[in-house]
Order: sequence, then structure tokens, then C-alpha cells
Amino acid sequence: MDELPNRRTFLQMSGLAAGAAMLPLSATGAQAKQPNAVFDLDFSDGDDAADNTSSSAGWVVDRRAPEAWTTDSGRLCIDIDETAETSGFYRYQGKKYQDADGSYWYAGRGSRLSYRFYIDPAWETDGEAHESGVWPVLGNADGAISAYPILAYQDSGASDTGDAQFRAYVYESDEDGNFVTDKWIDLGLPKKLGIDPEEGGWVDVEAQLQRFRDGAALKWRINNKLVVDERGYNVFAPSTQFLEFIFNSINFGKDATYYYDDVVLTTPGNARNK
Ligand SMILES: [Ca+2]
Ligand SMILES: [Ca+2]
Ligand SMILES: [Ca+2]
Repeated sequence: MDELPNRRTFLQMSGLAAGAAMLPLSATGAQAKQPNAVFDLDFSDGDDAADNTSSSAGWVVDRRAPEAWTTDSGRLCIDIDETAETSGFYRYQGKKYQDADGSYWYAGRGSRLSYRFYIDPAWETDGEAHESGVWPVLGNADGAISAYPILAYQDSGASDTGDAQFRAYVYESDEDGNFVTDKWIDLGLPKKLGIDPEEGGWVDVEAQLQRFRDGAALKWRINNKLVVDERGYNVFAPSTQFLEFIFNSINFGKDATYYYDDVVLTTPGNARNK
């Protein structure tokens, strides 16, 4: 038996609010390789793709399970189940990364999620559609889910614009901060990103939680270039923290494989625990 309390029981015992800015414990189960990392998944070990357990951080099926979720040559390898739904809610296949016992991460303002995503050059000539992205789930100060921002890559077969691109899902509010709508923003592939979809390769992505009004909103960077500042979309922002991170891909009814690597969450507060 694990004698240490997990984060949830620790929070209950200590009476800390769920929205506390400092993380009281380092991650259980995930190896923190950077001094201020809450988790740092390099997928050199199969454990980095393993399911969540009562005593270890790990992955939990979100809407629909992919066919396989494994490490392959030091990368996270996602094999789409092409026999499952190709429309509606369950066309999204993926898993979310949670702390031990299915707990949220409660990472507040200033925290950053970073990861690498592989653009397969074959996607531009295969006559099939591909789309995959990351949904950093945001929560309010009470720890309830407040928003699902998304950054997704679409090949030319999946994109409404006909060109391969990234797109972002953003939330809008009125002048009082009340929710109005959520929508997709086409980002294209601006030259500054240095991405040629026909050449493919790895891209670096970062989602940084910034202060906004009484809450927080994301800045998305691709290859260290700012592509979306959600504050510029007048974002609905009772959000104050990251809760969990979903990696979702769309099933287009054909076999497909997606690769991610170096999935890292850092918080400013955690550095003090070095
Ligand atoms: Ca790796
Ligand atoms: Ca498959
Ligand atoms: Ca294609």
C-alpha cells in the first residue's frame, strides 16, 4: 500500500483550495526530469503511455478508445480504430493525462504545457484526411471544468480551407465576461512557423496559461512563435488553472497513426520544490 496520500486526499487533509497556485506534491508516478516539471513524458519507457492507476499518473480514455496507445521508438504512438464511429461525438478518439487516481493537475496561471507533434509528409499525397490535436482542459477556482481550448493540426484532406493548417478552438464573452460563443479559428501555416506540410517533421507546441481579467486564458505557440492569444478573442475566463490534457484525433474511417513526444507540464510554483 502507498503510505503517502495522493494529491486529492492531501488537498482534503490540508484544506487547501483546489485552485491553490502552488502544487503541494510532485507528481506521483511520472518522472519529473526538469526541476520545475510536474510531469515530463519522453516516452523512452512504456510507462509513459500507460493507463492511470490509483497510485500512478497515467492515461484515461476520453470519448472513444483508439486501437492502441503505446510507445514506439521513444514516441507516443496513437493507432486509430478505423472500425469505430466516423461522425458525431465519438469520432474523436483519444486519452487524457491525469494524476494518480484520476485526479486533476490543478496547475495555475503561469503554467505551461509543451509537446511535440509529428506531421507525416505522406498525409499530403495519400488522399485521406488527418486531424489530431491537444485539448488542455481548464478549470475555475473551484476545480470545475470551465473551458476546452484546442489546438489541432489538419492535413489538406481534413481542412475546410483545402490547405494543411493548425486551427484553434476559442471562447468568446460579452463585455461583462459572460459566455457568448465558442468557435474554430483557422490559423493556416504562417511562414514564420517554418512548416512545410509536404516535408513534414516534428513541430514544437506550447500552451501557456496567462492572467486575464479575473481568470486566465491561453497563449498558444508553435515552434516558439505566438499563433493565438486567446485574450485577443475576448475569451470567457472564469478559468484559473489546467485540470487535465486530452490528446484527441478524428477517426475518418481509415487506419491512421499519430505521434507525439516530450509532453511536459511546468508550473512556476513547482520550481520552489526543487
Ligand atoms: Ca522521446
Ligand atoms: Ca488502426
Ligand atoms: Ca491527406
